[in-house]
Amino acid sequence: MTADGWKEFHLVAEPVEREIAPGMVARLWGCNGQSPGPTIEAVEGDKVRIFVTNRLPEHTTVHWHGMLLPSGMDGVGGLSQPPIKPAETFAYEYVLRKSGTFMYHPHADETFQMAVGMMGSFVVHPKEPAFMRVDRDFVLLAGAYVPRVATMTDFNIWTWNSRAFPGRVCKNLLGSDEPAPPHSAQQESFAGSL
Ligand SMILES: [Cu+2]
Repeated sequence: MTADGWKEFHLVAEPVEREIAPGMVARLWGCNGQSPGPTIEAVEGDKVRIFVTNRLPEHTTVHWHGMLLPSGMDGVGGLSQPPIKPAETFAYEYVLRKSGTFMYHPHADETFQMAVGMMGSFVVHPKEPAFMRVDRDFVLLAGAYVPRVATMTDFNIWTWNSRAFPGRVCKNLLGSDEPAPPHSAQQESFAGSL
């Protein structure tokens, strides 16, 4: 947190690889080396400043889906801001006015960028914990991928957090190639991967 009370976060938009299922490595776009991007967590009432650096080969933006914020921070390229060009950084600044589970994604070439995984979750915890008590909070982003874009297949790859459940656990967080552990342990790993 900065001296004047802003919570700062950094998102780096970039191409990533994600093993959707054992042996099925997808070339996706994401943030900070992963797709979906990291889950951002903060508290209702926080002032947040989120630096978005573009390391993609084309322009992008970040739209904060469902959040109440000034139009200039809404991340709609060509409407509420100029798109963030490759190698540029844009700072989004706003106050978190309501709690809930939200998502972020580009509004720039979104039919392509979202199709290749550019999205993440944003959890805003209520200021008053008694507002809605939870024991555990699991964040799951559902997705659908096709093996070859523009090729007709009779199936999609349906995913949670870009994993085809019950694929094995997240290798880069547990540092293991081991097969998926029993169900309850796998749920733990979901929480750990977020
Ligand atoms: Cu949206």
